[in-house]
Amino acid sequence: MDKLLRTIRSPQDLQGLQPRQLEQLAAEMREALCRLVATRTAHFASNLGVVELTLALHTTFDFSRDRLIWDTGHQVYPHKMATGRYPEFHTIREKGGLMGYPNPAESPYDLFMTGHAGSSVASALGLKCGDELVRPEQPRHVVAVVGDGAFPCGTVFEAMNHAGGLKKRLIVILNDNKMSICPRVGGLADYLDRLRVTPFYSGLKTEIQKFLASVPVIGESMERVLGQMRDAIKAGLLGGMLFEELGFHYLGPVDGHNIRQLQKYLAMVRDFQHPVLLHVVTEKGHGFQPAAEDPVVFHTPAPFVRQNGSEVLFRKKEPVRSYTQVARDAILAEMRANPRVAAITAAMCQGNMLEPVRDEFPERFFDVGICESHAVAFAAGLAKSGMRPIVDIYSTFLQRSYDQVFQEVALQNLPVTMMLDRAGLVGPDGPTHHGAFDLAYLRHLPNLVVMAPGDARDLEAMLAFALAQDSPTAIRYPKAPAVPVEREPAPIELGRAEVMHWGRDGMLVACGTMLATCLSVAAQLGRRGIEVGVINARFVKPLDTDILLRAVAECPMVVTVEEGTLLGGFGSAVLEAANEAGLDTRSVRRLGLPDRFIEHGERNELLADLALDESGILAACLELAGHGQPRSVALLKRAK
Ligand SMILES: Cc1ncc(C[n+]2csc(CCOP(=O)(O)OP(=O)(O)O)c2C)c(N)n1
Repeated sequence: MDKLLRTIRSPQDLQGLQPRQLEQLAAEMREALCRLVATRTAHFASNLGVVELTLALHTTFDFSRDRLIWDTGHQVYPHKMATGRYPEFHTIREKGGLMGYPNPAESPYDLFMTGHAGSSVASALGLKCGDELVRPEQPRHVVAVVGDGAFPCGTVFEAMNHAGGLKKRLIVILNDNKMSICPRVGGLADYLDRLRVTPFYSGLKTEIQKFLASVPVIGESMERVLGQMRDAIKAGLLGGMLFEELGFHYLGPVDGHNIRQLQKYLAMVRDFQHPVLLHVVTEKGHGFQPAAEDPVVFHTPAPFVRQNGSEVLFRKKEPVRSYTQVARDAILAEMRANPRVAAITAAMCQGNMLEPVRDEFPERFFDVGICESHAVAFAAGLAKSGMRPIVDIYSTFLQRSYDQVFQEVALQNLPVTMMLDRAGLVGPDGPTHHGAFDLAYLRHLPNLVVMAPGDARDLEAMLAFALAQDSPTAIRYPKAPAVPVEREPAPIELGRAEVMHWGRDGMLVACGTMLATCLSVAAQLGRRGIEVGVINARFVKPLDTDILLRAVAECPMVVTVEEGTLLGGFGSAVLEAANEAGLDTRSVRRLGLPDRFIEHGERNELLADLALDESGILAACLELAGHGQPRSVALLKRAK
C-alpha cells in the first residue's frame, strides 16, 4: 500500500526511480490521500490532481536549492509526502500535527506559509530578484505553480506584468483543471478553454502562418469555408498570445498526468532565458472516480468510506444548522422580498452554501472569481446604481479588499452590506484562515456600522436591519453551529446593545456568538453566589455607550469577550469610550485573541487553549473577583 512511499525521506530518494516506480508512487500517494479523508475533512480533489506534477517537479528540479511556491497551498499534500513528511501525514490538519498548507516550520521545502490565493507569482519573482542580488554566483530556478482558479487574481497579473518587464527567468506553471472550488468563471476561463482545444507549439505556429498566407480565396461559398478555417487556425495561432504579449513565453497545454511528458517539458522550460508559462492540463480528483466526477463536493469532503471504486459513503454527522446556513437563508429571504438585493461571492459559492441563491436568482447573483478587491468595488458600483448588494465573504478574505472597503464603500457612504463568514477561529485551516482581525480593521472606518450577532436570530434580524440602512454595514459571525439563545430578542436598533440581565457584582459583555457561553458562565457564577449579568453587545460600531459605560461606572468588574484580536477589537473600543468619558477602567478585563498567530486545530480545542471557552471565561471572572481589583475585594469575601 505504501511500500515505496515509506522509503521517501526527501526528494533525493525520488531521483533514481524508474518511470514505472514513479507511477507506483503516484498510486501510493493517492491511496494515502484516500486514507486521510476517510478520517477527517481535508483538501482532496486538488491534491489528487497534482500528484504527477509534484513528482515531475521534484525529479526535474532540486528544490533544496531551487525555489518552488504552490499558489494558495491547499494542494501541497503530495509535496509534503515527497519532502519527507509521509510519516506524519496522517496528522495533517490535526492540532499539533502537520498543517494543511505549506509551513516553513515543517520543512525547508515550504518557503512561505500561505493559504490565500494569488500570491505565488509575485513572491516567486521577488525570490528570483533577491537571489540574483544576494547570491549572484549561485543561480537558482524559481517556479510558481498556480491553479486556473487562482490565476485571475489581480496579484497574479500584477506579478506577470512585472516579470515580463524585467525579463527574468521565472517559470510559472498554470495548473488548469477547469475548476476553482466551483467551476471557474470569467473571460479568462473562456480563454483557457479555447487554449485547451488548440494545442500549440512554436514550430506549428510557423507552419500555420505559412499555410494561412497561402490560402487562396476563390468563389463565395469557398470563401466562407476558408473564412471559417482561417478563424479556427487563427484561434490556434493566438494560443497563449495573451501571455506572450505580457512578456512570457507560452508553452502547452501539456498532459499533467503523464510524468515523463511533464519531465520533458519542465526540463525544457528550466533552460529558458525568459519568463515562461507552462500550461499544464490536469483533472481535479484524478484517479478517484467519485472525486473526478464531483470535484466541488470532493474539494474538502466530509469524512467518507469507500464502498467500491465508484461509490463513497459519507460518515453522517449530526445535522446542525450553521451560521453560514442561517446567513444564506436570510439572504435568500431578502432577495425574494426585494428585487434590488443582489449577492456577490468571490469564488466561495460552495463555502458560503450559496448554490440555492445562485440557482434561484442567476441574474442577481455574481461570482466574481477569486477577486475580493473587485467584489467590493463592484458592490459599490451596484449600490451607487440603486441596488442593495450583499458581499458574502470570509472574514480572512475581506482583508484583500481593505482599500475598497475604505475608498469605494465607506468613503462614498454607500449601502453595501458585508457578511463576514468564518469570523473568529476557523479550526483546521489555521492561521491563514482565522478571521481574527476584522473587528480591528473595520471598526475604525467612518460611516461603517459593524455588528456581531449574539445568535442565529440576531443574524437574520441584522441582515434586514443592514439592508434598510443608507450606509455601509458589516455583520460578522463564526464557523459554528447556530444555537439560538432562548429569549424574546429585542429588536435591532442602531448602536443598541441587548441587556440579557443586569448583575450586581459584574457584567459579562459578549461580542457576538460568545453570548451563549457568557450566559452559561454567568449561571455558574450565580451558583457560587456571584451575581454577574450579561450584555449582548450586538454593535461594535457604534457602541452602545449608554449601557456599556454604565456597566463600567457601576459594576465591580466588566469582562468583555470576543473572538477577535484584543488589539483594536471590541474590548479596546469599550476601553476607549470609557477613557473618553473619564471613567476608571481598572475594573475592565478584555478576553479575546492574543497578539500572535493562532495555530490550527479544532475550533473548540483552540478556544479552550486560549481560555475563551466556558471554563476559561469562568476562571477569568473568578480571578477578577478575587484579585487585584480594589472594588472586587468585597466580592471575594462574599464568594467565600
Ligand atoms: C484570496 C482567497 N480567496 C479564496 C480562497 C478559497 N479557495 C481556496 S482554494 C480555491 C480554489 C482554487 O482554485 P485553483 O487555484 O484552480 O486550484 P484547484 O483547487 O482547482 O487545484 C479557493 C477559491 C483562498 N484560498 N484565497
